[in-house]
Amino acid sequence: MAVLKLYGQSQATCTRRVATVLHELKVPFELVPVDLASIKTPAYLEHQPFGQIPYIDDNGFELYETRAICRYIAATYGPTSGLIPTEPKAHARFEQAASVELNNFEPYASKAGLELFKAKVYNMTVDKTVLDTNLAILDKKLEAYDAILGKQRYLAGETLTLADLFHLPYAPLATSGENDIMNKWPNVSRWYNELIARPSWLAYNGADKVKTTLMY
Ligand SMILES: N[C@@H](CCC(=O)N[C@@H](CS)C(=O)NCC(=O)O)C(=O)O
Repeated sequence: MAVLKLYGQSQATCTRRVATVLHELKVPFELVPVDLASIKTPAYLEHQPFGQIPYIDDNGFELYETRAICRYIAATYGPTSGLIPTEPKAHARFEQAASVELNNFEPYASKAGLELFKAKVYNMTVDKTVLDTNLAILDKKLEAYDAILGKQRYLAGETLTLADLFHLPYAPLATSGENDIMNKWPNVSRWYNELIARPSWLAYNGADKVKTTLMY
């Protein structure tokens, strides 16, 4: 059987979301670098109709949209991992937490994170309005996170789920020395620091070289 292929960019946030889940479940995979200049070509759009990275090819089964990919990986390679709880009430809480990430976290963390990334990596001027507006909204959202995480260890309950891991690519990007937003709220900080210490995140994030093949 062919090894699962992840088509993306090793340092791109969405690719990292999928790679983290693959590492979490120790699924052998090959990262196939995609030339960003090619993602709007008809040939690439056959695989990802919106012209974005990443997508996967699991032995001929292709899938795009990172959260759908992560759900597929967890269901296929980690059905007993608890990353997607199966008991109906626990599952509903998981979907609630996943929805919270998608609607209350990513839109603001990604915009703020991109500004910080542009400045750090490309030495570009930060758009202060974009940065401050999104950090201010995110701060209010994290206040609610803090209340949730004051009552339970993870976003969906007492055990780690995909909903927690979904935050990883953008949370570290949105926080910086000057704007240490992920460490402002104590319960959020405790949760965030536990997440970024996970071997599945460090395996990828800590890599200073682009690894194209990652096997277990
Ligand atoms: N909702 C998509 C978002 C994918 C996405 O935004 N990918 C970015 C890289 S992180 C991209 O390809 N950007 C280029 C573009 O949109 O043209 C997913 O989760 O897969």
